[in-house]
Amino acid sequence: MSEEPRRFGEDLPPWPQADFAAFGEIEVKPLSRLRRVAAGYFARNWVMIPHVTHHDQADVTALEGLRGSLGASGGGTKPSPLPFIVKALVETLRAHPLFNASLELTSGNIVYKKYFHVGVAVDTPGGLLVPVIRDCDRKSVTQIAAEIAALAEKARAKGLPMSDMSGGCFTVSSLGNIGGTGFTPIINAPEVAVLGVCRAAWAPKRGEGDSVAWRLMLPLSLSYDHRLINGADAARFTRHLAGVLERPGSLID
Ligand code: CAO
Repeated sequence: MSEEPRRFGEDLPPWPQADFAAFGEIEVKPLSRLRRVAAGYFARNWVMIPHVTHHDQADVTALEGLRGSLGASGGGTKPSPLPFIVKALVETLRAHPLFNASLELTSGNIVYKKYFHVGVAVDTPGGLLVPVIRDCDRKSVTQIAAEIAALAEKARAKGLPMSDMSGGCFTVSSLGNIGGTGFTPIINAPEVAVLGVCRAAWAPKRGEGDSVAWRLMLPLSLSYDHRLINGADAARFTRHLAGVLERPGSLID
């Protein structure tokens, strides 16, 4: 019986078993249960979904002003940009329904969702959790902000039941409280795209008569499933989102 010829690059070497202690002092700790479980999901999604990440920036100078005035009228507590981004995502998902869909691998169908449940990645001591904020189209920025805060606190204190993490249509992963200019978030299957957000930074822009205008720019990184979504779709989606964030009046009701 003749063996299938091996193709270049397919015969992967085994995972390296290094003797770390031979090179210096080490400390060994067990992986948390959450990290162990999450690792399997990350690896599955990364190898099964052909990811492409599209980067853009939104001018959030006006949004910053709005946040400031809401903070002043709300007793000094300024809402973070995240609930505004979630609200802007709803408008954008409504206009680009392919991003609010899932691929059914067995039937080959696309399932379009008519609801807007947005997952929010939360960094906890045990690992990453993604609670889902349901019906974001029917909630105000203030309600969404309160839900994110409550779910993040619950996730960090005692984890979350599956019921708080299921049914999401689209995920947003914000590192804006820390920093960065862009990253490649991993899609949370069976969703087809995920938005990564980094820290907004002031940048000089060419203004009228070659003057310099300082604008607050928010980095957006959209990873999408290239089986369903093309680069042009992703560029239009991200531009639409940036446009909504640049005119934030519609986000407040
Ligand atoms: N640009 C500038 N500042 C930002 C910002 C942004 N994009 N996003 C948040 N901030 C600032 C807020 O203005 C606020 O600052 P002040 O206290 O001075 O007003 C502060 O950061 C708020 O940070 P926060 O973490 O309390 O609130 P949040 O709404 O931004 O985020 C949560 C909440 C739960 C998403 C976040 O705490 C978190 O866990 N993020 C990590 C997610 C993660 O790990 N993703 C990676 C997944 S891939 O491995």
